[in-house]
Amino acid sequence: TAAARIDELLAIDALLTDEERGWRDKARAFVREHVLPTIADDYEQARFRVELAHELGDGGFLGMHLSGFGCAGAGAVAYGLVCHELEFGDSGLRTFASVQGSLAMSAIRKHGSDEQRWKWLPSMAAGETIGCFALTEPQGGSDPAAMTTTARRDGDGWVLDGRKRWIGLASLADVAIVWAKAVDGSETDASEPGTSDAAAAGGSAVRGFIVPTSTPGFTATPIPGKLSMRASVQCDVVLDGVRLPDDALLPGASGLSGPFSCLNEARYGIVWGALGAARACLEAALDRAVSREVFGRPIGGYQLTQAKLADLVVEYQKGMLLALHLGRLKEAGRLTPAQISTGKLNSVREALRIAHECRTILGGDGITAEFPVMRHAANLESVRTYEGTDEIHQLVIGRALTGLNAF
Ligand code: TGC
Repeated sequence: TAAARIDELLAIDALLTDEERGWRDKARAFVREHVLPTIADDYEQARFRVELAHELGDGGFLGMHLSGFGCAGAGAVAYGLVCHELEFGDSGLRTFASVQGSLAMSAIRKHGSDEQRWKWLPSMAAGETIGCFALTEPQGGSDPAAMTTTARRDGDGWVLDGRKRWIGLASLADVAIVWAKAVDGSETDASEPGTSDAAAAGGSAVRGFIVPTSTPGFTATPIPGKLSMRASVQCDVVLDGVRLPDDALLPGASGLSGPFSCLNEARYGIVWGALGAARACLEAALDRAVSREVFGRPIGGYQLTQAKLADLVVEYQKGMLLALHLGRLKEAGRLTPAQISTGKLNSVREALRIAHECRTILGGDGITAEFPVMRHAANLESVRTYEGTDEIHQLVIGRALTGLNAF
């Protein structure tokens, strides 16, 4: 098969453990059974099938790389392989797993109290509770430091006001992790969770809040007219006097390192995930190259097609080796943000090139929903932009190389 021939080229499989292969095979079977039969139609109808949340939870995929509190505690490479398989299905599916596991759940796991962890994580891991992560604001996503959403101390509680945009799954979510600037001298010390006595004077720190979406004043509206990520939901969110109890505050996060530590997790998943979309395109193009005849022989028998396929598979395999290297660094606790930026930049950029070039091998049929290629190409435009644009990652790498901040 096309899949086997692509794998045989570098035999990366040999670098995985049995457990990692087990996770990958389970996710692959999941996508074949629960996603591929309907994804073309879901995409055309702009439908996210919410039952996927339960099904992913049953598979143990949600928050699988987190430890304790109902999570599987799998390694970083196993988690990456699962992201790869999910995005082979559709970027929207992997995005759901990322928002749930790497953003919402990881915010609670990293920055929450044990009480908050026990309250939310087991049902989120099971897919019974859907989470979202509200950081980006309408005036632009690249500079979260410029956020204008505020959290004002009010008696023993908090009041949130502001706007968020591009928030994945927000209209379906039961709970939102909302990032806001604590104002009116009401900042609290991260080491003393939620104590108004710890209020510090001056400045304003970004804090995270666990907000049940049923709280009065919270509204999420799906963004219409998307030509990318159609089998997924992204929303505008309005926070209008959202009143929260003291224990809604995530005690362990103060400042932007709180949300950025979660973005690191999601960006890492994209390193593997985007290559899953590329892989689906490659398999479709290679199958077609050996079966479609033009001028009396398969198009794969022509040198120009072989050159394309060779270059694309070389890029794909290089990307997989980089992903694996970053995964091993992560497992060793040594993965840096600049390394994650290197992987995210490379994987998405090359996945887009692969998708576009595979489309040419498929000819005119490549623009139809009979093949997954245009869907993946369109999805990857979103993936290229969220979780840090190409330009943001180039500047993170540039800063690591030069020591100069060019933002
Ligand atoms: P700066 O303001 O100087 O630093 C703030 C603090 O953050 C720390 N930090 C990080 N910590 C951990 N991991 C990282 N990757 C970090 N990057 C920065 C930094 O050390 C500092 O800590 P402290 O303790 O000293 O206060 O910010 P900077 O100059 O380091 O960063 C600038 C820049 C441009 C790299 C950063 O703002 C950035 O990454 N911008 C892009 C933001 C982004 O990716 N937005 C997309 C969000 S996607 C999303 O919200 C969900 S999409 C999924 C969905 O909902 O569908």
